[in-house]
Amino acid sequence: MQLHIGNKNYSSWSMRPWVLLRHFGIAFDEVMHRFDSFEPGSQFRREMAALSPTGKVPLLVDGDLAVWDTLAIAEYLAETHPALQLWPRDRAQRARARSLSAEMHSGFGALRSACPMNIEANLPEVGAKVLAEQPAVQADLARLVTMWGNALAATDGAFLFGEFGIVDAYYAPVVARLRSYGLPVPAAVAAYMDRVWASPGVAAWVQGALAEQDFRDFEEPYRQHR
Ligand SMILES: N[C@@H](CCC(=O)N[C@@H](CS)C(=O)NCC(=O)O)C(=O)O
Repeated sequence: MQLHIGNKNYSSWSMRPWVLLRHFGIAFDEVMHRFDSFEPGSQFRREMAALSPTGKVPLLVDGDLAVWDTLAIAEYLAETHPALQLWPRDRAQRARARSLSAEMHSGFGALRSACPMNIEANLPEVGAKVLAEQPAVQADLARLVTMWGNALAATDGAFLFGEFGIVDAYYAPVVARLRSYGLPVPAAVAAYMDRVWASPGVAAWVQGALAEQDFRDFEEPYRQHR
């Protein structure tokens, strides 16, 4: 299998399936497509247009099958690796984990647009300003704190549904955002974020992101340079 991804420092969607594959020890080759302006005809656009109908990353290629869109990739990996617990085994828990993942897939627009993922950046002053000025970001953060708090209170495990799974991979880039922008969370949520950050797939991605050292000004609303 090949997973096509964007820059590790910036590509939050790419991070999710990469982290899953790595965490669960599923063999794959990584193909990186460097982010650019995404203008029509840009190198990224040309490379991805040849591979995927949406022209976006992540894209998983397994033989002659191309699977695009993060949630579809996660489901494909869960189906092709039934012995691994990518989703919770219990049906009700699985439905809840899917609900949380889908909520991320289609939600949190305010947080995503005000606080784009930038793993190497440390921008707490931006985070404080955004939080003070944008009630929609406050609402996204409040929802995350409630969601994670409730899930953690209901499990004996270290992650949202016990063991690390798709739902935690789904929220790993959100953890990255909260860290970079220094957004305030209660202690139990901060401890969950630390466990996500230390988990092997996430730690490996972060290491790769920090090693990249590839400042892309198209992805940098707040910094002029590294
Ligand atoms: N819903 C898609 C979103 C993918 C996405 O937006 N990927 C971004 C990079 S993180 C991308 O490829 N952008 C290029 C573009 O918009 O042309 C998914 O879940 O995979």
